[in-house]
Amino acid sequence: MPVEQSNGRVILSHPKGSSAQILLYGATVVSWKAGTKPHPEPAERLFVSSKASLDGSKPVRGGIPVIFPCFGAPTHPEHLKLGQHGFARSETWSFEKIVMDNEAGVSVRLTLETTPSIAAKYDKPFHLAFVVTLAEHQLSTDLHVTNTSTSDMFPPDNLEFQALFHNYIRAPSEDVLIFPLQNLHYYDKTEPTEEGRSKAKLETRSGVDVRKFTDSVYEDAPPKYEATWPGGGIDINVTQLKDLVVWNPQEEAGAKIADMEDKGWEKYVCIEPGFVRGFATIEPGRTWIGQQVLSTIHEERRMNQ
Ligand code: TA6
Repeated sequence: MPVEQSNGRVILSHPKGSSAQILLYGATVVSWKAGTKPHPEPAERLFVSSKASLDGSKPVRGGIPVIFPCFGAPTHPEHLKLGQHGFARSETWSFEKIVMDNEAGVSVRLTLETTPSIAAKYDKPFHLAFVVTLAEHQLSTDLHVTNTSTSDMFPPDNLEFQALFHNYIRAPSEDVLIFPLQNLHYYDKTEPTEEGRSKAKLETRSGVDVRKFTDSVYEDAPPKYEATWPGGGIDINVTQLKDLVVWNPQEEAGAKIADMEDKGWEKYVCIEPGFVRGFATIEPGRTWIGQQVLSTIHEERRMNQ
């Protein structure tokens, strides 16, 4: 059965063995299992802390949290009542429909509209759709943001937001390297300036590691990048998501995270495509679509290195 719903989860199964699980809470992908050409046995590609709350009591520590309408601490005047990373990851979404179900892949669409609890802290009219597509070696996630300020209730007004996929990629944090980020400008959130702002830097490394506490926001990243480690790797291709966040707390910051399992920071790297420097803006009635495609198809070449 390619698409099942049970206990607030949507479960996707591909005929060739890959699978994905999405919580309606936060539209959070909490599992993606995929094989590679030489090793078709699907392996878990995402990290979810064993201490993560999966009951809707707080955002999931792991998987792919959906970040909207703000990244990090809110700065936009319309977002000031929101918590860190906005509300999308902590609201319960609705299953709308199966978009595709064939040999090529399985795709579902979840939606989120305003609720009294959202309206109490965010009064802009919006509609979100989150489309997850599972193929044999790929998982793609698309966030569709629609500015619905075209009704009599809301005067037409632009919608300004940030959006990001907060991917917890399962990888040995001591060995993972991310390419190609060399010569990009980034903000280092681990070294705030005296005024509390992140320090601006130029990336000089060809492969970026996370062996020490890392919280970097790269501006104008390339549309495709990869993470590699001995015996594994993942490719990420993006559309509209012009920025990239790389985060691993290591023990320095990870030991202070209440829902982080012991030494969990050793098992993942957050590689987070987003639109987070400045704000995306859409006119009334328009829709913005940010997409990422995660792929294991090239992992075999790394396995033979
Ligand atoms: O994406 C990196 C980051 O902004 C870090 O600064 C850290 O706060 C991380 O997100 C996790 O945030 P959370 O609100 O999920 O604890």
